[in-house]
Amino acid sequence: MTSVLRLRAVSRPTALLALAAALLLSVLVAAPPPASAHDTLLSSDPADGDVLETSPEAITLTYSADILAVSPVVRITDESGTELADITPTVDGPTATATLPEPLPAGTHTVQWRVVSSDGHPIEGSFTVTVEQDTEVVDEGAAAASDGGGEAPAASDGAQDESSAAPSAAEADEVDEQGGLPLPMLIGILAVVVLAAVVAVVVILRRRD
Ligand SMILES: [Cu+2]
Repeated sequence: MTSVLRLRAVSRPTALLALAAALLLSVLVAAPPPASAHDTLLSSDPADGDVLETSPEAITLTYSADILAVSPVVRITDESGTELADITPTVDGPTATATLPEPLPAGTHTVQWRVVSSDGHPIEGSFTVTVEQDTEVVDEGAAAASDGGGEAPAASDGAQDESSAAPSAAEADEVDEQGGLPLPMLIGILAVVVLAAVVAVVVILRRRD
């Protein structure tokens, strides 16, 4: 009789403690990982689905945070999948600007982009833009504008960026794979270990009584 009472006296708080620990840990484990969301494309100019009379001179992509100037790519293909342009855009804060080396022909084209998010993860997406007519008619003005110089330095900057940044992009990928997983796993393992310890204590206390 006394042993039963003593058992209850000891095991109630212990059981409550175990329950509380289990609840706390399940909350920790179930909680979403700390904010490490990728940047997202907020807007582009031209925007997805835009119908333009003639080719834009550049495509501007604006992201939700400052993207990294690591191997950014803007690739434009026509409806048959033929590549029209493969551009290394210039990155300035949250904005990537891809200046077209030559005007896009008439047609509905797919703009594919790939940049590295501020958290080091590569992100990518695509959208379509329709050009109604070839730029042939406006060529004289466009040629004069592009002959004005200033594009050559930009092109060599892009090439430099690409060659020096390519290895670090690969590194970023590796780091993500190794550094991204362990935290939730560690919490899970910790939860199991702590729960096992609590259960063991409860069992030992019961056996003793
Ligand atoms: Cu990320």
